[in-house]
Amino acid sequence: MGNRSSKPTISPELEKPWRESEWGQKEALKKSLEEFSVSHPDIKHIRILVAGQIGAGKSSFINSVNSTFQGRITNGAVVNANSVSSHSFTNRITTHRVRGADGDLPFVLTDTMGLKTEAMEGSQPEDVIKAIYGHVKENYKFNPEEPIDHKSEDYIRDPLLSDQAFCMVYVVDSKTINFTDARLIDKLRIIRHRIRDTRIPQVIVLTKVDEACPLVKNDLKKVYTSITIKRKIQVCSEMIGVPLNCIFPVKNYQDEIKINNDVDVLILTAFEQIVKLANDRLREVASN
Ligand SMILES: Nc1nc2c(ncn2[C@@H]2O[C@H](COP(=O)(O)OP(=O)(O)OP(=O)(O)O)[C@@H](O)[C@H]2O)c(=O)[nH]1
Ligand SMILES: [Mg+2]
Repeated sequence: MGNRSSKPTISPELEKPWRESEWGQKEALKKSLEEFSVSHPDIKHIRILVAGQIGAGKSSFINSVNSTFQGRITNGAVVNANSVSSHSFTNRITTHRVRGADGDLPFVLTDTMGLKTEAMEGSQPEDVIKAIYGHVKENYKFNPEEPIDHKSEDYIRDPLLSDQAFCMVYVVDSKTINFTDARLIDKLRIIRHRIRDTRIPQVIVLTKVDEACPLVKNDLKKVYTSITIKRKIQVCSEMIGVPLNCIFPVKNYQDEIKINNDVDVLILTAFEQIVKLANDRLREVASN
């Protein structure tokens, strides 16, 4: 009698993580960023621009970076309490300093309005492109009907180096990446093409990994062994055209009241790469 064996079960987990993890290295990661020195004499704070889909977690990512460095939950960027919304909650361009235990760190994060889709009110790719070049004044209110142009009083004609962004962070929701509107992906591609010549590094922060995979929800450390997350990263890379090593899965702080080692390590891993790439670009600019 043959063994009426049950179907082979496919494990949702890889035996080996697809990326080296640094779960025990939080303090070392933090310290290296707290001691970071900017590679351009005219720049005190490296500007990082955060853009992406409405509700993807852009403002939450900025808050999470600050929470990690301050060792407590912070809410400098206002987050939409409603996780499903028909419009972008952030409607002005807003720059947030990154504070460490002993004062400001040499980075600032610029939050933008979520990119407009057919169904939702938001910003246009042109706004994001102008913001990268430093043409958009702080606190400018995005107009979903038309992008900012040089006639606007919020348009900076001759941006300083400190107005310009040196890393472009696309925030992508891992929960919805597979069903993302093709037109939104096109908008990200338009931005990528238009800024290609600036040689500004481009990184994807893939948020909500807790909601995308139950394994990860129970144990964030499984983010590098979860097959679901690995696939999502591949999809993200193929759709948007960013290489795998520039995609960072994170879970943002959202309803926590205390900080957590594993959340911090993922946020720091992403942020460390973002600022290193930005600083590399700035070094090139300085030497030209
Ligand atoms: N579970 C979970 N929820 C998240 C995560 N990141 C963000 N959220 C939630 O997603 C919702 C939207 O987050 P926001 O940070 O406001 O998103 P945003 O990209 O700034 O959105 P707009 O400003 O509206 O374009 C909020 O309810 C957050 O609490 C995450 O990593 N995990
Ligand atoms: Mg926002």
